[in-house]
Amino acid sequence: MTRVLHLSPAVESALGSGRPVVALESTIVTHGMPWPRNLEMARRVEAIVREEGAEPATIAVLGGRLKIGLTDDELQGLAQTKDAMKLSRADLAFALATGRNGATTVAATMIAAARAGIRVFATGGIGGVHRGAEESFDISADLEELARTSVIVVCAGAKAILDLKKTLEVLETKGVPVVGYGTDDLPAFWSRTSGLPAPLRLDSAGEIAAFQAAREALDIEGGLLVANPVPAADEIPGETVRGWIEAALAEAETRAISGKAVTPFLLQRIFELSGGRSLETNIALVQSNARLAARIAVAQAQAAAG
Ligand code: PSU
Ligand code: MN
Repeated sequence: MTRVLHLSPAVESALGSGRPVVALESTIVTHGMPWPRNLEMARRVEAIVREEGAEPATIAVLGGRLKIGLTDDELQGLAQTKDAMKLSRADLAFALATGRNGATTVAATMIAAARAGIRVFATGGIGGVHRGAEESFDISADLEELARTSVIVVCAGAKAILDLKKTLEVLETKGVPVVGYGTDDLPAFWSRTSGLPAPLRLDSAGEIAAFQAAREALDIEGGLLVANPVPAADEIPGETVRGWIEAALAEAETRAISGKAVTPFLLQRIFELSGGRSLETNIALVQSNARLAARIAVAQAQAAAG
């Protein structure tokens, strides 16, 4: 394992001494946000994790090496690269075997984090069941990964471009706990509410750490999904987003966008249709998720120490 994982010195030392570490994904950098805001976001998110007393570990594949923790030069290179693969469970190892550059999605970041011994991970929004999945069968591999890999994933809900009701059903079937953080209503990425109930609710980082510890004590494998509503000041109300989502989905259909290209296409079109507003909200919610993830990692480290 140590030969396949390339830990940065800072991450290696934090893990070695039981200090809190937060994994961060990289697809959001290469496929989710435009240059140079993507780099600015990635740096800011790492800074927030440090402010909270944890070590950030941004995960990506660079020249076939699975990096856990990037230098600032590596982060900059990644943010500008045009050839990065979007990696999930199916092709993470392919990128290693063929010496490629690749960004890790939620699924691939969970795999790498778990192998490295990192127990908490912050992202924007997870992938889920796409609208029309009954025809397209488009269901993100993120859901299957949540079912099998034991990492706490902090998100702002599933992206509102998805079918949230079906996404919740699949998570329930797969036994993935979905916890609304300080809310009884499932957040919907750009909006604080979806109109769907959050299956579970917790109000502090310590309680989330304790919940995962209880699952581990019972040998229940799999991820714990924390849905943290975007800060109210940065929210875009559901009614406002709805029109952009519908226009972007219609366009994706006309242009026959499929597979891995769907989510990046929709995010980019919504960015354009919203005049850039969706990006500001996306950045704000990732920052907020990173802060909560760091607090959970700190709570876990405190519990382990004492
Ligand atoms: N969150 C964001 N922006 C993103 C993503 C998450 O704010 O771009 C990425 C994640 O990497 C997630 C992926 O795993 O979108 C989902 O892609 P798909 O629907 O193709 O599984
Ligand atoms: Mn898909």
